[in-house]
Amino acid sequence: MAGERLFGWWKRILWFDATRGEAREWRYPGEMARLYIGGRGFAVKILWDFLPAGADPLGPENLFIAAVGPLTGLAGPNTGKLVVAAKSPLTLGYGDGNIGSWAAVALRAAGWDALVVQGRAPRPSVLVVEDDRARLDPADDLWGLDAFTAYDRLVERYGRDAGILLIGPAGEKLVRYATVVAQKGRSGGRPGLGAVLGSKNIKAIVVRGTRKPELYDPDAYRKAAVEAIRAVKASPNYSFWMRQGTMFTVEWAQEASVLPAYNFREGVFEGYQGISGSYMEKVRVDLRSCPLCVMACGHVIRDEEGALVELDYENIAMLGSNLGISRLEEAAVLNRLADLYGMDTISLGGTLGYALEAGERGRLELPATWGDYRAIAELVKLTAAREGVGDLLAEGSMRLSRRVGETWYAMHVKGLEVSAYDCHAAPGMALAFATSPIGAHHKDAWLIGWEIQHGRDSYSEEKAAKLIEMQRFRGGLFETAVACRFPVVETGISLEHYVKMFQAATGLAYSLQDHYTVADRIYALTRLLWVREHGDWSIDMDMPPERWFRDPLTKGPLRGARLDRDRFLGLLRAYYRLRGWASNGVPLPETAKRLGLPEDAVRLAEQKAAEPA
Ligand code: PTT
Repeated sequence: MAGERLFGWWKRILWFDATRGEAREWRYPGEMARLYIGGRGFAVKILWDFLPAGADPLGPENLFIAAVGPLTGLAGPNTGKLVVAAKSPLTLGYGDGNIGSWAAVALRAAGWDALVVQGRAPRPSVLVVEDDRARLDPADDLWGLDAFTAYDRLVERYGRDAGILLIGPAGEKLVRYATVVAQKGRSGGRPGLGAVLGSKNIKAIVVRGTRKPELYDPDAYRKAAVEAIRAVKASPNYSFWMRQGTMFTVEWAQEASVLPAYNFREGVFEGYQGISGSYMEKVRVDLRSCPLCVMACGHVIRDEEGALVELDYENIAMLGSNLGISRLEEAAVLNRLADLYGMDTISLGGTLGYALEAGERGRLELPATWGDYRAIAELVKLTAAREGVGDLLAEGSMRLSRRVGETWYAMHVKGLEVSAYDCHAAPGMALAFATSPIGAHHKDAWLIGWEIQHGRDSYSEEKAAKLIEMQRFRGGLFETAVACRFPVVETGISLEHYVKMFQAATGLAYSLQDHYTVADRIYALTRLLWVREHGDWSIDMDMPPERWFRDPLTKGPLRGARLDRDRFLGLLRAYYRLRGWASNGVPLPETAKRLGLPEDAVRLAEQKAAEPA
């Protein structure tokens, strides 16, 4: 331990009031760093303490947070990441995303552990942070521009060394799943973080910094980071990863019958080869990465219209097979439009999938059908502009399905659309979606690979335990430290590399188990934030989409498979039990106390928790 002195943190947060255009410094208590570390941990704690309960997510009272952590921006494997967070306009609960961007490196170098934006700028603005100073610059000329054009203008105006986060037209139009965009092909904040910035009249955040954080033991840090980089490059998976990145997952998912097709009606897709990683390798023209990355994943191809697009599995599965599109170049057009307009590809693909199915069932008038990428591209444009039927699509699949009057094939949890893994025959992955702290996203637990190896038919408590272990390091360590998880989850290097880097940077002798406790604390507080914002909670909030219980698969080797409701409920209760949460999914008061949650959080647990699960 380094005693009371904290290394690796600046111990200050930049608080910006966009209404007044005023910045202030908040020197937060050191205990906050010890208990919550940074990134997602800081975001949740700040929202718990300062967001007015029941706030309108698109009102000036919502807080937009960009938070780094003790590892962000340090030389080391994949540390060019930051967390963006706010109350989500899509789910009305906690929302965050983890974006690779120079803005992450620059925010750390500017001497801040986080930036919090409250209020609403009186006119379209760019929030400029330069070391200690922050101001609003007018952005009337940028408002309405797509994210790539606006990015180029911002680079001209503020220089190549500036870190830039921005929104596209979808964020301006408050599309509920608008994202924050970085570097023309990185995009994050799935649950509508771009709309939150749009509601504040902030087109972009530009950051420049000139400082270096002081580390506890710089030599030990350097040694640990070099060891981690060597381990990544020596991994047997490394060369294949460099060839295909996340795109290898298309063929893997097809083989495992989890590739979403036709709005998750099936887990296999007849045209999978045309959108596969193997095909992508043949047409790839470039490879891009986040800053400080040692295992680039941004494979770039030319789309059907000749433009360059950076691909990822999720984007191509959700905007390809899930919509019946079997040509990579066509799905890539939709991917590019999502990036240009600043919309989440997963929620867009999930919402379009729902709409196409509702159209097929005669419940929604829609000028597009499965596989017709041109017509679908027009729907994407209408969505970003909130014109015609696009205004409905901009609301996401949960709200759209309520309007249509058929909700059972709307593929979301808590309002956030499920990522690209079909779970008709994957109860563990369904549980991962059901209990993710932001709604259905795979980031906290990609349990599906483990589940397929260890028996996908089982609903055993072991699955719930494995899920929690994954949530602890993926949703904990990497979201608080803040760094990319790919070196661990894709090349298989040991988590201990990160534990060592963290210790050397901060002087806090946290073991992996200590990081797990921090993660449990953050999970419990996040859950209580959801409960507070929604007013109440029940087990129904944690149920996966009805389709997986109701509609068996009709194709592929797993024909006939579907989830069993009673057994799934048993699995969910086992999860609650292992977490120390009540049978209605609210943390028990003793759990909240044990984890050292704030007193008002313990009180809420006392009021809302049912009997133990
Ligand atoms: C992430 C989610 C993902 S997860 C993908 S592809 W993936 C989609 N990417 C989108 C995109 O692109 N454009 C767009 N308009 N919408 C998109 N929506 C989808 O957003 C991402 C990488 C990836 S690529 C993954 S898994 C890992 N995610 C990490 C994470 O969550 N935490 C962490 N500590 N490390 C991670 N490393 C990897 O980073 P969100 P990014 Mg993304 C174009 O942000 O909100 O977390 O949603 O941010 O910079 O693109 O990095 O197969």
